[in-house]
Amino acid sequence: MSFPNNFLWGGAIAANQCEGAYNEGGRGLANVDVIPHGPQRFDVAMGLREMLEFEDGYNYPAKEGIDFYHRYKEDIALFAQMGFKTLRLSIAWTRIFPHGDEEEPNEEGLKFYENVFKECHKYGIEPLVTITHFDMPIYLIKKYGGWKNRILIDFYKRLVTVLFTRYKGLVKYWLTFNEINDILFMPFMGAGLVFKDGEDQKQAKYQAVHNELVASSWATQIAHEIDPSMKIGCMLAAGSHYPYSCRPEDVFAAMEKDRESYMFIDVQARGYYPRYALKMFEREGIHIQITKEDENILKENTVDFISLSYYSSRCISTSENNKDGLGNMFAGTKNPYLKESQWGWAIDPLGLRITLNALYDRYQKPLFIVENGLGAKDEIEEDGTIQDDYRIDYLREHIKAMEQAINEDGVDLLGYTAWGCIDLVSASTGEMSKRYGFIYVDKDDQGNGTLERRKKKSFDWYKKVIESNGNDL
Ligand code: BGP
Repeated sequence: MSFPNNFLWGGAIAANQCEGAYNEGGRGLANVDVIPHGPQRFDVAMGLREMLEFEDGYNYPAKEGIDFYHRYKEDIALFAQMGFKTLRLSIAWTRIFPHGDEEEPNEEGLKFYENVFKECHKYGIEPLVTITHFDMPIYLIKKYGGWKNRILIDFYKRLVTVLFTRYKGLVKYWLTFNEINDILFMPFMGAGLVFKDGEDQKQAKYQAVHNELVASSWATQIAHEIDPSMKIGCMLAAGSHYPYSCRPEDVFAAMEKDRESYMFIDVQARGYYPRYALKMFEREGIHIQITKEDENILKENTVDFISLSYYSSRCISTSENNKDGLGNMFAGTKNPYLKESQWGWAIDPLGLRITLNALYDRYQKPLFIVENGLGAKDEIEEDGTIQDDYRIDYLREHIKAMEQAINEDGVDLLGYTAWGCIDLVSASTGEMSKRYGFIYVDKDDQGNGTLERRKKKSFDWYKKVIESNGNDL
C-alpha cells in the first residue's frame, strides 16, 4: 500500500447537520431548517409539499445538530488527535447573509468561520470548504422562488466574493455545490424548489440546474481573480450504474442513468453542455434560458478538480419486476451480488474503483473523495466502548480500492475525507441513529442526550491509517 506523500486524509461534516444554533449569531432561517424528520421528510425535500406549514417545525434532532457551533474547538482537537490533514466542512449561507439578498454580510457569521478555520490551522489541518451543502436562505425561496430564478446567481456571486476575500490565505480548497446532481432527486433540499400543482417540474429543475452551473463557474472565476492559488472543485453524488443483466436494454439504461449525473460534471469540467443533454432537452420540451455570457463563463471557468461522494454503486434494470431498490434515494434495483447496509445501501468497494476510473478517464482532472462511509446503528457496550468493527471493515475495503485506483490504474487522487467523521444528523432521515462517525455523540432520534463525545474503536484505527499514510489498514 502506498499513497502520495501529500495525500489529504481527513473527515467531512456539513453545517446544517452539525452546527445547530439555528437562531444564534444573526443566522437567518434556511431550507434545511424546515425539512422535518419522520414520514414527510422526503415529500418536503422533493419540493412536493408546501413548506410554510413547517416553518415553526424545525424538528429535533436537527435543531441543535451536535452543537458544533459551540463545541468546534473540542471537535477539531479530536480530529487533530486522529492526525487529520484536512477537514471538509460547509458554510451556512444564512450565517453570512441571513436573507441572502442583503448588500452587506453579517460580521458575526464571518467571524465564526474565521475562528473555525484558524482553529484548524492551529493543528495543521487544511480546511476544505463547501460553499453550499443543501443550504440556502428561506427568504430567497419565498421571495424569488429559489434557484429556478436566475437572480440567485447574483446573490451567490456576492456570497462567494465575500467568502474568497475574507478567507484568502485561510482556505485553499473550495467546493461550489454539494452533490449538485441531487437537485434532480431532492429539488427543495438542493435548490429551494417548491412545485405548484401542475407545474412542469422538469423544466423548473433544469433551469435551476443551469443557474447553479453558471453560479459555480462564476465562483471559479471570482476565486481565481482574488487568489490564483485557490482550487475550486465541483461535487458529484457518484456511484456507477451497473446494468442488471447483459440485455442491451439494461446496458443502455445504465448508460443513460450515468449520463443523468455526468451531465453536471461534463459542464463543470469541460465547459459546455454535452450533446446528449441538449438532445434530451429537445426531446422533453425543456427550454433553458442560456445567455451568451453564460456560455462564455461556463467555457472559460472549468473546475480545478472533481470531488465526489461515494457510498454505493447502483443497479439498473428495464424489467418492471426488478424495481425493488427501496431505502436508497437513487432507488434502483437490488444487486444480488452485494451485501447492504442497515438502510439498504449496497456495499461495493470495487464499485469505488470503477467509479474513480470512469471519472478519471472521462475528465483527466484530479479527483477528491470527499464523502464515503457506513451509516450504522452503534451500541455502547457495558464497559463504555463502541466496537464498530463493521465500520472499520467498510472503510478498509474502500481505502484498499482507492489505493488500487491510484497505484494500479493511475488515477490522480488528492485526498479522502470520511463522511460524518463525528456522528451528526443524517441527511436522508433527519435523525441521529444513522451514524457514520469515529466519534460517538450522545444524542437520540428525539433530540435527547448530553452531546458528550466518545471515541469509537474506529477512532484509533483511523489514526493508525493516517499515521502510516494508508500502509497499516
Ligand atoms: C450525502 C450528503 C451528506 C450525507 C451523506 C450520507 O448525500 O452529502 O450530507 O448526509 O449523503 O447520507 P445520510 O445522512 O442520508 O446517510
